[in-house]
Amino acid sequence: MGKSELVKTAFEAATERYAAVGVDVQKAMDQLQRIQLSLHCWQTDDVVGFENPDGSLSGGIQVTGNYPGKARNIDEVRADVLKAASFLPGKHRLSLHEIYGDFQGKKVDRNEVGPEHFKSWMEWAKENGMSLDFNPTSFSHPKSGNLTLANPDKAIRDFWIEHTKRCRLISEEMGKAQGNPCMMNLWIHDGSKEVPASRLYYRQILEQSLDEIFAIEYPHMKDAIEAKLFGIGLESYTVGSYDFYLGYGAKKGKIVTLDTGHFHLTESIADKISSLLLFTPEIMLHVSRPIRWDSDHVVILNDDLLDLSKEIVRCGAMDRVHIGLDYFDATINRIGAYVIGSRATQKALLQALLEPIAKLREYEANGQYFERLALQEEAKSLPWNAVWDYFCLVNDVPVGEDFIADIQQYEREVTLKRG
Ligand code: RNT
Ligand code: ZN
Repeated sequence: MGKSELVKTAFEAATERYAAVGVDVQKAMDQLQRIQLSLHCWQTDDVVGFENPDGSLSGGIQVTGNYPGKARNIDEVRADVLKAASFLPGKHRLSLHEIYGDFQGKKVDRNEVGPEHFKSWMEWAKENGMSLDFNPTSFSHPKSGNLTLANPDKAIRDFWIEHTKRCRLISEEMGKAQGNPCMMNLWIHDGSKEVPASRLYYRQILEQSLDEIFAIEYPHMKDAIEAKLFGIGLESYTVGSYDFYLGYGAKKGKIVTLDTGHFHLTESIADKISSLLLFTPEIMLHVSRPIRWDSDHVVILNDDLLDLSKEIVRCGAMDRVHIGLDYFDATINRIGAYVIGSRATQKALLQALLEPIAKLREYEANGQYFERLALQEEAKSLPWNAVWDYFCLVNDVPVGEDFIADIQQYEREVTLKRG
């Protein structure tokens, strides 16, 4: 039997197994087909961008590794993103950071950026059937320091307010051009290495800056605000903590971003979904994998990712949760890193969509807790992988590990030839 015949046979058997526990496999696949991941452009080049390719990464974030072949310019970033996307079933989005603007070799400071610097991105996205999301960039800049939007120095603060306002306008233009809202994720690194004497003061400033930034309502973009636990070199205090942004988002109707690397390591991000859905309009995710700290390891199919996916699906919130990826690993092939993390996320979502939830809820309602636990355990080994293989097959992307050889070939022919 050829590979695709094997996949089809296994899929048919899986469909029957799932039907026996009340799960409609075709429905799950249709739902997965509609979920678009927002791929983070910064995995292509270790968060360097085109503003200052020789500059160093600041703002408490770090990329480890020196694997050869990173993208060096806009054409290479685009080629690598398309290559990575070609290994993923379904249609996906691309998340750009401001430093990835098409500056044409000109010096465009962050308070000068405008939609014109993203015109070619919008055209490229349209040609390739991708929608764009956006992120202002507060790091890796001479005015970044330890405080940007929360800086008591009005001149510096105003510089970053101007930057962020302009980024909202860019996002608005992107949303308009693509006919669906552009998600703009605002993350700043503001904090301090040592214990501040005035925690409240900087947070008051940040609240005011945000109010000023969000004063204009735009119909084609959505604002998301991303908290963090701490940054490297900024360990004692983070102005934009989770409590800060959760409060801000709930009060002012903004979307809160949950980056899975931005919490205490024993904290469950999955558990936050159902609470946020009650008090904030939507949710933005930055799917990452923290190892001991916010290390941004390549996402893999682990329990954290499964729990998170299950909560999205159990809440029926596939349309209210925007799934962005956010990790950067420079120790392995970068396109491979994209593909591993994206496919892991899709696999987790598929497993979640295949959960025999109706039966589990029936047991729960009847107080049948042995039965609930037993079915939860059995569901873990139902043949979801046969459905995944089939999903890849019908989407005309490599089944199973076949993409390894394809990425090796792209490495030989393209990325390793880069200086
Ligand atoms: C940093 C945040 C932030 C960045 C990107 C590059 O800890 O997670 O989202 O990773 O903006
Ligand atoms: Zn993030």
